[in-house]
Amino acid sequence: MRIMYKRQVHNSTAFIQSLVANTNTTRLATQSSVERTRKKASKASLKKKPGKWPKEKIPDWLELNDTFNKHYRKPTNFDLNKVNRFFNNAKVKFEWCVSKFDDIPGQKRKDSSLHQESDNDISRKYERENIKHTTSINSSPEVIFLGGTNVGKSSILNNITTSRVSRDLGSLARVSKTTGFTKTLNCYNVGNRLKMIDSPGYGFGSSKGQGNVTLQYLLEREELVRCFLLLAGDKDINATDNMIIQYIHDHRIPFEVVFTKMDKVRDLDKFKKKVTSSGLMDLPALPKLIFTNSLTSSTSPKRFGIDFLRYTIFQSCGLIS
Ligand SMILES: Nc1nc2c(ncn2[C@@H]2O[C@H](COP(=O)(O)OP(=O)(O)OP(=O)(O)O)[C@@H](O)[C@H]2O)c(=O)[nH]1
Ligand SMILES: [Mg+2]
Repeated sequence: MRIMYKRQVHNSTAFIQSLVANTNTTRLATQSSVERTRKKASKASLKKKPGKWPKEKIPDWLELNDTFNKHYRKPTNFDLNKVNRFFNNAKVKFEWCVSKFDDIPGQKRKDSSLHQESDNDISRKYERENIKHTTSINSSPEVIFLGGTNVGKSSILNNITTSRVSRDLGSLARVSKTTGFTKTLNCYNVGNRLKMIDSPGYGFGSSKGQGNVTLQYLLEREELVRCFLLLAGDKDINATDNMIIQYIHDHRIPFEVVFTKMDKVRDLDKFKKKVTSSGLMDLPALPKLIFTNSLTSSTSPKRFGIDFLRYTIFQSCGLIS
């Protein structure tokens, strides 16, 4: 499946012409035009930067997690402490990285034994279907992070596995400003209890092959218990996001929604309206909405929402009620 943002392609001839025109202008610039440019630049620098939260009014993002998840039981402090203790102390190790679904260790063997099964062995097939998305018997349950390129999937993995007391994120998964940086499915084993899968993003900077391996993983991986779909808090939910939501919904793949980069949200009311009108809360699957920021700054001094996300992961793996 090829998923691409609809981007406006500029007219290259006009673009080159405008470059040439600009070059000429620069060459022929008179003293007065230089003055004008300088004045413009100094005016622009005087313009106020788009509003940052005043220190005394930093929003409590945690309140958002409560507001938008009213139909779910709020985790107790005891639950949150238990889950935090696990993630703060668990040994995390990189387990595999694949660009083809069949290359996942053990997957090919599983598939070939599946083909050998006689057609009338319906009960085993039924049993396997029931196991899928609920629990795993021999291997640890897996959760996957999905989302557009650059939305913060690799960062959220580092966020989850970094101790709450540490200010800087660990560097388990590689993070980059470059769009489409993660190119394979990457699996991390957390304390031998569960596995977290980082995935290549969809949209700009992605490729058909990357999309295919992710979709095949979603449809066929028996160990998968929950998808976490990431949406950037500071951006609009776009057509590709909606397509993916529709896809995982139609294929009955259990999922939750994680808003990332909440530190970049400047207008909380506008943000709340965006979420309310997105239709996410009206989906029959009732995904949880989790609001997070993986980077901290003076106006977003904590990694908000990570407790709730960790708790939801733990819960989806059947490790807490
Ligand atoms: N301000 C802010 N920046 C973030 C946050 N999370 C991630 N970023 C930045 O966003 C950029 C992309 O982050 P990644 O974690 O690599 O995103 P990704 O979804 O894995 O990207 P691809 O692998 O390219 O699909 C990096 O520059 C991160 O530092 C966040 O919560 N707040
Ligand atoms: Mg990545």
